[in-house]
Amino acid sequence: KEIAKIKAEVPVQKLVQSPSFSRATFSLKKSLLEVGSTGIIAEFKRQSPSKGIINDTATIAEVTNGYLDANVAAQSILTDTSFFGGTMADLMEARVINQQKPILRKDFIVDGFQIVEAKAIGADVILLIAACLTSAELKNYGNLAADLGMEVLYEVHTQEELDKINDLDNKIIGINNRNLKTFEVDLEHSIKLASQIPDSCIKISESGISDPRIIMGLKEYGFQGFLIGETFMKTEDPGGACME
Ligand code: IGP
Repeated sequence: KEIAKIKAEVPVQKLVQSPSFSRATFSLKKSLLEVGSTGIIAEFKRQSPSKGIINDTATIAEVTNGYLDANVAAQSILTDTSFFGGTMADLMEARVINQQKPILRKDFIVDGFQIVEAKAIGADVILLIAACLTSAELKNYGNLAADLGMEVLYEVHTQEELDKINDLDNKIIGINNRNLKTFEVDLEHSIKLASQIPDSCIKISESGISDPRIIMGLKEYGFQGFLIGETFMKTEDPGGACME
């Protein structure tokens, strides 16, 4: 319903005319594979259904600048308002400051319209959550993103969800350690599923990463990317926390 409302407000024809729509995008794959990459995808997250308010004073500008100073591989911005208190304006604001690293639009994508919208507001990468989509949708939305010059982070939590992604080669796969239904976090999910993902893929571990030692451990299992929100955002200086 909410999406239908957005649709009426900003028609696709308008979105494709926005200047950012035709810009060149930054590649997450490239950024993660760069020699010396920190592998960190740092998230801006005000609140979550599991934790409530995490940080309601930090601004997009200070956090974006802090993350860039900490040399993150990419930024993730939640644009979902109902559960996470994010907005599309947040991403647009970050894009003005961040002209060097990829930005992931973190949202529940259930319509192709949101992918066009992601490009128009300045995103380089979209999230497709396997739990929310059919195999055909994952494929079609993946193709649409590629046609628009964006990359896709496919998010899975179980083997069944991984099986929904056809032609697994060369994709960016995120294993969410958090169960979206129970909110339970277990890093074993990353470790268990890692061996089921072909080497041609980029592997990202998402959620519950609270310590640099966890990153070291996950690297041993072939992970190249680490999506981290709360650990940084719960501090007074998310950029500074990221630097550590
Ligand atoms: C970040 P954490 O535990 O570091 O704050 O997690 C990120 O993985 C999490 O926000 C997330 C998410 C999602 C949020 C992963 N997948 C899907 C919303 C929708």
